[in-house]
Amino acid sequence: MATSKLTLHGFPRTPCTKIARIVLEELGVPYDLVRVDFLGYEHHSAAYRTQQPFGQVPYLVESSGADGGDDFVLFECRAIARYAAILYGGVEKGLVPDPADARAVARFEQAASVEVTDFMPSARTLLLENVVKPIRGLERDPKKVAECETLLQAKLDGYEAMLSKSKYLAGHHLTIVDLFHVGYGAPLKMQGYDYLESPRWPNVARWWKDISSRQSWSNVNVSD
Ligand SMILES: N[C@@H](CCC(=O)N[C@@H](CS)C(=O)NCC(=O)O)C(=O)O
Repeated sequence: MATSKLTLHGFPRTPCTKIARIVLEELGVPYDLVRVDFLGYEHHSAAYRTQQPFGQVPYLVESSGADGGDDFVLFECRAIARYAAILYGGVEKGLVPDPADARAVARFEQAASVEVTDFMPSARTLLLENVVKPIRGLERDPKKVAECETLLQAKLDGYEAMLSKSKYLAGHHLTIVDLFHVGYGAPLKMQGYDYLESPRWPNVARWWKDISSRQSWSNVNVSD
């Protein structure tokens, strides 16, 4: 397995591509990045959808044979991250739990669920409303923005409670779930929200400073 070649097809500036990449970088696993023509809507083409049926970035190809016959294709950025972590030393580094440790797995899954259900939806909607819609010449929905601002702040109360008990979301060790947050967390600041650095949630601010100052994040935090 270690001799197989990983190719990530994505668009570097999108949060989901960044989520997959930050974990690959944290693992130190070599991979090629194929830049999808996102602005030209390549991801909506029929050919692209044969690999990613929802027409979204990113997807991963793991090639182990010269003829491509054994290629393993995987989409969903968090699934890509988990797969790479399991294959490339993530258990040894503590980035994913040891499958034999049921409680560690449970804590990890709890944190993973929190990210995808409590954090990402409002952070993603804010990004779409405040940044993506204006770029596309569409009108923002101020009511939706206000609702998401209120919701996200309420969710950060929950994060503060979790992070006042443990250094990271799944316990006292960094996991890939902490890293997942930079995808939609980092764009909040450029929208003018200081939520992740605010003294209102001191443990969130401490945690955010930790994860957002990692080299793996610097490596993928591009705006092109
Ligand atoms: N659930 C997918 C979502 C991927 C996703 O939403 N990608 C966005 C960029 S971050 C995208 O391709 N959007 C284009 C579109 O939906 O048309 C994942 O986690 O990989």
